[in-house]
Amino acid sequence: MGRYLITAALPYANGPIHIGHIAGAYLPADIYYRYRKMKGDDVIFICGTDEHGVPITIRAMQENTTPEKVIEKYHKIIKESFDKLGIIFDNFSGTHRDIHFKLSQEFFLNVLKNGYTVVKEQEQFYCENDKMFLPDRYIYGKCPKCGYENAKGDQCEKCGTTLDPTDLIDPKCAICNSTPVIKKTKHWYFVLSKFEKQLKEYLESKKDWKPNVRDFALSWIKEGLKDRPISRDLNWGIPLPIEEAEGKVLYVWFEAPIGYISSTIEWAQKIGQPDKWKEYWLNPETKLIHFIGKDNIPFHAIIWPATLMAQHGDWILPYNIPANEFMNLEGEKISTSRNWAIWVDEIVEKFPPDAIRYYLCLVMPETKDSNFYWKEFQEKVNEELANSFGNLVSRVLKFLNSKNNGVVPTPNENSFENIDLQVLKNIEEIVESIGNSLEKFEFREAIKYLREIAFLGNKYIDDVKIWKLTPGTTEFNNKLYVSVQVIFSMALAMYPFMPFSSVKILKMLGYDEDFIKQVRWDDIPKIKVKIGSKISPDIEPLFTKIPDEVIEKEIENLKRIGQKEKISIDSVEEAIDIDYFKKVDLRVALVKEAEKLPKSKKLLKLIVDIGSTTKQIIAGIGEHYKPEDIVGKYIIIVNNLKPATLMGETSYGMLLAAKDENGRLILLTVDGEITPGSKVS
Ligand code: B3M
Ligand code: ZN
Repeated sequence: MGRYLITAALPYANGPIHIGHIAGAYLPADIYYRYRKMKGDDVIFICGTDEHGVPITIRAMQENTTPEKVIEKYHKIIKESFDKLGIIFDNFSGTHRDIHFKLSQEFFLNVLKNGYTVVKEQEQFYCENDKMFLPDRYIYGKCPKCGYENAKGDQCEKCGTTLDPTDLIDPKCAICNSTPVIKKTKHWYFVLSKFEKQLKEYLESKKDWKPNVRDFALSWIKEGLKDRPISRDLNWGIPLPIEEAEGKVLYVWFEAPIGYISSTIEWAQKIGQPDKWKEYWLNPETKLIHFIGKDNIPFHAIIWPATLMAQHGDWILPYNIPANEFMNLEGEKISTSRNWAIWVDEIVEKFPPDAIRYYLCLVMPETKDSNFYWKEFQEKVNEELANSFGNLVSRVLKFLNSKNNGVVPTPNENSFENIDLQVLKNIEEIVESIGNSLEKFEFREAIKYLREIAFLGNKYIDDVKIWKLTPGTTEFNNKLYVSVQVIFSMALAMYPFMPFSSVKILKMLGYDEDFIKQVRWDDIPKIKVKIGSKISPDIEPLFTKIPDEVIEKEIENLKRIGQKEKISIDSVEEAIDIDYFKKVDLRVALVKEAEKLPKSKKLLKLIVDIGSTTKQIIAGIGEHYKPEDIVGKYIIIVNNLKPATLMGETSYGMLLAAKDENGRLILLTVDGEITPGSKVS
């Protein structure tokens, strides 16, 4: 048993959250948390809203209200969105609370006392009318590059150029439109460079981190760590607790991560064990895992660990930071200002939470940016959730009701046939594979394994032709029992991914709501469904299909409200750059052996020669090629794919084929004799 502290990035309480946020951080965190709990680990899941900084004050200005009102409103909306998606934290706090103020000020004082700050004077725009220093985003003017009149102090939204406020032609205060003056101000800087060596060692030891996270952080260090201002002239935030800094607040990115700790303290107080947070934050055995999106990497992998180091205390450092890339929408970058987004508080009112979770997990931007396509969402819900998962459950339960009075039959295990034992064994293996993938934060792969259970279950029922068997016979009892056992195991394994549907199946099988809470992941294949119990006579469909009109309406809506600016990507798939393409290792392979996989129409097992060695490849071409026709062919394979298990066999590569207009697959081969293993470029 391990101890885990799981966090997900604190969302700014300046607007609702969109599906990109969910796929990036909150869904993987929730799946991982549910899985760890099932593994029997001591684990808590901590979050809250980020309630300071310019994003909040700007929103208050736009909505003509106060920052307090803004954070109150959006904290509630965001929390509700999470609840409806089944993303349930042990504590969901906010950074505008007393505990957080106190702790953040303490952190600042330690950084100061331990000698990691310098004070620097600088010049900044000041509005004499509003009597305040203006953050970059509070200044607008003419863009020196393209002439756009409404460019912001940090960036021109028209041409994309990053700017300094002083670059603007005719700068204006965004609050009152008067011309600001330049005035001297001083700021406290965090001397990050003092941690360069320690950070480098720390990051280098993290060999199992995702390469994007680790390499990115290390490249920052390589460029040399610069001093970072941690104070701001703003009247919204946590005051610096020193006299000389009157009117200044802590930079939001300095204090926000401390929110992970203050939220844990709040949790400990709420459960009546006020010191319990220490068991997590001060215990070197705790694995602290931050789920975030890629834009937050430097803050979590460099600045935050340095902040913790600077305390000279016993704080643990992040154990892993499985950051995701971005999710685009219909081929274009999600943009909240252009309203090119799918808002969670809206989508949960229209589609079931598990359908959203399922699709977002399938297309999670794990190693590269990905896309949400409405059409693909519909396709996955209809073809996989309704047709495969849902169909399996309703077939079995309806059959149980109509042919066996709703009673789970007692099997005679001694007379189980191979096909019965095989399906149970396959499920055991798949559950193990799901676990292995989740341990590595490979959520897309994990949910694909889960999908295989539904596939196998349906196939089993088709193969044994359960509807043809005579009720009362041992064979009938055995096959029906195995079918029920399959959906039971599937329901248990579904829990981290689709908790609502998992519980729904279990309830139909006669279990109570809390049953799943006692289930241990490793026991899933061993737990037997209750024999002799009667299932619910009301079988509800697990998922219903989404009609075309509904999806078309969503697409139309999106196009109407999202003021689309055409960006370069217009194909359905994302464009990739040449470096990305070069990462795919394509090779010529000579097929040495080929055979059909028993019980599969589609799959062929191939042994191919790639020069240095031979490899097993499981290929879905069984309906198009006979094994004997493919032996001796030089084909093209992707050589550097992660091994994947298909129907119990491991595949170490993938072959390339083209599909003709009738859906027939034609293999890619080479035009002439060539040594197996030759690189394709
Ligand atoms: N609020 C940025 C964001 O929402 C920021 C994350 C804070 S995590 C400590 O993307
Ligand atoms: Zn002003």
